[in-house]
Amino acid sequence: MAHWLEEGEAREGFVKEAKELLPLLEAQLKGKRFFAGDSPGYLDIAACTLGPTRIAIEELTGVSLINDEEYPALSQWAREYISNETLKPCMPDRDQLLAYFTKNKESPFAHRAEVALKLKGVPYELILEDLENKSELLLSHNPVHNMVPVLLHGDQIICESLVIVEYVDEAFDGQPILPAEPCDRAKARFWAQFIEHRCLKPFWLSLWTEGEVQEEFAEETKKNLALLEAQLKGNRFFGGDTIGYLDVAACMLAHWHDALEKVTGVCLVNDDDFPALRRWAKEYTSNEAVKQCLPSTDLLVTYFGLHKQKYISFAHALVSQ
Ligand SMILES: N[C@@H](CCC(=O)N[C@@H](CS)C(=O)NCC(=O)O)C(=O)O
Repeated sequence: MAHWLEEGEAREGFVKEAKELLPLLEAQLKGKRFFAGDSPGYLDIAACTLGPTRIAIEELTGVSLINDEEYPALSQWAREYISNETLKPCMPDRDQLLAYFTKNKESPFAHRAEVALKLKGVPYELILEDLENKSELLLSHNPVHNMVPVLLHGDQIICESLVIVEYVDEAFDGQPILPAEPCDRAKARFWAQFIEHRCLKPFWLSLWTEGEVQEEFAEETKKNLALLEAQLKGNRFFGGDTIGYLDVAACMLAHWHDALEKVTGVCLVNDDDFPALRRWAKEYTSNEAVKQCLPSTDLLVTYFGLHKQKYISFAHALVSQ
């Protein structure tokens, strides 16, 4: 089942291993409803991950491990397990499981904070938050916005992703994230604000609105992205050859963009109009530190697909304010 944590060759390896072992388990059912016979017992409880959890993971990863053709007995067993009246009250439903497996990794803002720590080589613990049911820990540490990310560093509590990135850069040794010279730092901050308010905001709203309103947001995004494209000036990253503050600030355009296009059908950063930004997106997503913090595109597509209606309602509420 570790396949859901990995992609590519590593995932294929885990799937192969699972498929070699599952026939042994399939054979144990011997035409019975449960491993123990007519009602669930020890082995059914031991194998519970192959029931509802496995189904949620299959939905997230798009990899089918147990299907009717290959494992008819295990498939039927999973259906029996899920619909068993005694077990049902102890089982999380599909939506709860999907939310559990995707929580916070979908957030480009949380990603900014995590990447900053990774780039500096600072060890950290990532506490995942259920945003549908916020914890006391989050509410008490970010009472102003009630949002992730929040950085807890000793007694210090730092909120707002870009503020966290700057704090991490100043508080820890290691590879610099912001430029060294005051005037370059000021310019980087200026462009980070531009990305935040003039690019990402209209980009986000263009995804979840319709008609003329959508077209206006799309046009505003493209106009501002052209200015951002020019900032790359033929470099690999916004700051030159090394990844830095503006790259982290713009991460949504590098990785989230493609998943959001799949969910909404809106594509604003295309190869023809923004070749430099597209090249930069590849550089950003292939950086070793970044790769370790990126959610998979499958996960993002599932998350945003599931929450589409919520984002449409938020966008409408914001536009009609
Ligand atoms: N400006 C904030 C935005 C953070 C943000 O939007 N976080 C979202 C997750 S992507 C959140 O916590 N949402 C919970 C809510 O809106 O109630 C930052 O940069 O940190």
